Amino acid sequence: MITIYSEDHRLHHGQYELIAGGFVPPFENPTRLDIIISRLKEKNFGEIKPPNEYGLDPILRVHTEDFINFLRTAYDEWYELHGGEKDAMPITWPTRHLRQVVPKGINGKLGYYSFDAATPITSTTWQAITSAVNVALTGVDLIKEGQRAVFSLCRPPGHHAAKDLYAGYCFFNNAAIATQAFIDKGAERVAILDIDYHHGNGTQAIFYDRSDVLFVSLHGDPDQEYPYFLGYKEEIGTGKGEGFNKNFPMPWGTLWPVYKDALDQGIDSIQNFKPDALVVSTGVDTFEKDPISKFKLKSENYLEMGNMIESLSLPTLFVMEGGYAVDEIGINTVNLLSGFEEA
Ligand code: SP5
Ligand code: ZN
Repeated sequence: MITIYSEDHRLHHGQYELIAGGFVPPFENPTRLDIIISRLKEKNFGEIKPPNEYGLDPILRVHTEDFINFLRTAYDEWYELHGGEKDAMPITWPTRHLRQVVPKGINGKLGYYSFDAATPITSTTWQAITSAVNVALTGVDLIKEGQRAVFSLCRPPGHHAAKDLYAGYCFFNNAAIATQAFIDKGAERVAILDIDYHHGNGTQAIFYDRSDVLFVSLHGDPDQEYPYFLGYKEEIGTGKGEGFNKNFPMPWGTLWPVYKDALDQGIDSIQNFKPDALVVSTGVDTFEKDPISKFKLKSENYLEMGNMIESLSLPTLFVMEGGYAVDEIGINTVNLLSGFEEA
């Protein structure tokens, strides 16, 4: 399997995230990809290629122009106000009983366009997030050219980002942009299987009223787990999209047998949908030793997971999302891809 990868991911490396009441160095950091790349090489997994350039047009198919402009200029506006000591971070959000206005100043805009304080914007975040989109889109093109499967090793991740909202370490929704690109290049239907530990709230929101994209997500129950405010079972889509959104929330402590049963059901619904392509939002934060997550999957389970995904016999784009147990992130990610390839 070909991997698409750019060193530009290093340009996003925040100083802090807010978690459990304190600011700590971000769990989402460049080391994650270093470990995945070294495992891919160790296993001789396949060619590692740089991305092509696609510009902003494919991003505009998913995100709003005002949001894109905000991300492009946010750090500079922040720097002008606060200086360069700290990364740009929101401190206030437009929740209930407040207006949904877009304030002119940067502090207000950071709150308007985000929903957490775990997603710092640095002076070079923009280059990293546009490069991650190029990594995803290059995967789409290789599949259009006939590859059965491609691994788009994106960083930063994307599935928490909606059309005009960032958070959860995500800015542009790489998987959603790739999905839309498949459709713009002729696919009638595309399925997204989101196996990151956290609900893909951004991806769900982007395609919630559409019947040409089926979104299936397996994740920690939002009653207990981030992002808390989306990802419940009863969210099935709206309007034309009704029936094309499927959530499988599972409790803390979930082990492989229960996870596998949900994955079987998700795979069945993808099969019935008869998509032209599959995008896998690939998180390995379901691993038992993940430092911020509470499922209990083991390294060997990812082999079987890859095998099960392969059984759909679909052109498949793996787009990297989360996974923070860096010591094993390479083993688990490459297990998933090997399970697919060796099926
Ligand atoms: C792409 C992705 O995986 N984003 C995840 C963002 C999760 N951020 C909030 C996690 C809150 C976890 N709860 C605290 C546990 C600390 N021991
Ligand atoms: Zn996650």
